[in-house]
Parts: sequence; structure tokens; C-alpha cells
Amino acid sequence: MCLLTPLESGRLQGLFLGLPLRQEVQFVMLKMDFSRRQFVTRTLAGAASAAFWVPHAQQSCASPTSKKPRRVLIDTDAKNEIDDQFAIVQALIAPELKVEAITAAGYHDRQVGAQRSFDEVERILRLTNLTESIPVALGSSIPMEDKKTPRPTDAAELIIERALADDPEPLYVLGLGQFTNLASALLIEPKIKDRVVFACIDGDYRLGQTPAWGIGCYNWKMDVSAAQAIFESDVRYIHMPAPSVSDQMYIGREVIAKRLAGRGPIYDFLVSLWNEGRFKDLPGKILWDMALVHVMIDPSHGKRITVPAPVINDDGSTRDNPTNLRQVDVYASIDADEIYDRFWKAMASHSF
Ligand SMILES: [Ca+2]
Repeated sequence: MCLLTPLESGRLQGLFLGLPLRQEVQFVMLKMDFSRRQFVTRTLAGAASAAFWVPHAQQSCASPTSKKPRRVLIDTDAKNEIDDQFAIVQALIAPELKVEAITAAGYHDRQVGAQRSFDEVERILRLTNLTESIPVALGSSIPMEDKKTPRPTDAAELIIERALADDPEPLYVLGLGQFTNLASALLIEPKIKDRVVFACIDGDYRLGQTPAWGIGCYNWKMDVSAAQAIFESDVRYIHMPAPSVSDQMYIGREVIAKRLAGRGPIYDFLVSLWNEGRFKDLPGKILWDMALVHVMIDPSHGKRITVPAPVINDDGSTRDNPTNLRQVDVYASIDADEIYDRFWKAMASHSF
């Protein structure tokens, strides 16, 4: 998700004008060493009248229809920051999910971003001894030229292959980065729309406010054409807002170290991420993408509503479109405490 910290360049910071970046910057600048629970409490106190209150949650699509693990494919900009790695491990250890494949997405590094994500995924799979059982494919480092022109890649082909697999259950394609690979797969093979549910994370949505839809803060802006292609399609779509919902996923590095250190190579790796580069001095971090993975594990832990899709403008901003027949599902709230509790429990009962 939004990765930039005060250690990033001013040029790149200019790309990110959404609330999450400002929050993360504030966390660092003020050297606030909250526990995550303290943070959530303070955040929810201010947001209780809006994003955390939902009168009625509709479950119009994507509800589990069986006890079988949910089929998922993760598309990830894994080397962008440090939340994707947690989200991938979270999915791998969840008995409710079957990770069928992982595809590598690009990010602001337009030269080798997707390759770096690919390498990071490979590292995770080596540490979890899953290299031989979960295929990985390289996606596009650059955005689509326009909303009708896909970027053919191995990632797009793998999404299509898994979507059309001989399985009666739908494939949930989790977009943890820019939407290029997902949109490209859909444009290359439109018939996958009846076999997949796309679930992605980025732009804001605030229930009860006008406008409800806010700006894309990172993933949309990395490839606006891809976001437009998906929002203007009729593929089933679930949205996790980053600025107003998954921003509750803040957690202190001390909590992470205490929970994960010494539990095994993959968990030591996750701890080590907090000692690298621009994350080295952060007392805590919002692990954005874990929110999206979690609502795949247990949809009941968030409040999901069905609403008209917004218009996504060419600059990544949005316009509410109340008469739009295109409907999408949106999570208007999550329970961050529950998400982390479930993660700790899954860790305790799983070994690689
Ligand atoms: Ca991500």
C-alpha cells in the first residue's frame, strides 16, 4: 500500500496525498511509540460516527458457499514496502485459504519493480518451503497505456489459467498492488469475469459522507487506466479502502518483534524487514494489505456494503455516481484487533 516515509524523496512523496501517508509521517515525526491497540482506540474515537458505523451490511457476492478453503491468487507489489510480506504469510498460514498462485506487480520503480516483487515472493516461498507447490509469475512494471490495452505478461496468463481451472469455486484474485496484472488478464480473456472475484485495496470510501468515494492514494495512481478498466467492467469486485479503513492496521515494531522473533525463518524474516532501509527508524507501521487478506479469511469480521461504483478520473480522483448500475462491494469497517488476534493464533497452530 502507501509506502512512503519521511525518508523517501520529496518527488515521490508528492505522489501520495492521501491520509495514510500523512498518518504514517506523523507517526514517525512525532516518535509516537504506541501499542497498536492504543492507536486503534484513538483512531476509532474520532471515526466512530462515520467509517466504523454501518447500518446494514449486504453480502451480495463472494460469500463462502462451502467449507472448502477459498481459492485465492495473490497479486502483490511485494518489494514496495513491508506489509505485503505479512499479508502473504497471513494467507499462507490461513486454513481458510488455498493460495493457488502468486503474481508479481510493479510499483513506482518502473524499471524493475515487478522483478523485485517477484524476487521477494520467491524469498518468502523459500522460507516457507513452498517453492515447489505455489507457482509465481512476473507481471508488468509499467502501467497500461490506456484502459483498453492490456500488458501481456506471465502474470496475466497465470491469472487467466487459474481462473479457468476446472473447479466449481470462484478464484479470488487479491490485488495488493497496482491493478495492471488483474486488468490485463480481464482484457486479454474477458470470459474470466464469470470465474473470478477481484478484491483490491486502495482508494477511500466513507460511508454516509458526500462524496463517499475519495481519491486513490497509491495503487490506483500507479495505474489509473487499470483501475478504470476494472471499475468500468462487470467483473465481481470487492474494495478495501486504505485511507479510511485499513489504516487501522497500525502496529508497533516492538509488538511485531515480541510476537514473531524466534518462531522460525519466515517470522524472523518478517521481523528483519523493520531493520531495513526506510523502515529502519519507524516505531510502527500500518500493515495495510493484511486487512484485505483477512476479509478473505473471514468476511464477517468486516462490514461490507454494496454500492454504485464511482467514476475514476484520469488523475486518480473519483466522482460519486449514485445512478451507476455497476455495483461493487466495499468494506466500510474492519476489526483490526480481531485481525491481529487471528494472525497470532494462526501462527501458533501452523508450522512450515
Ligand atoms: Ca501492497
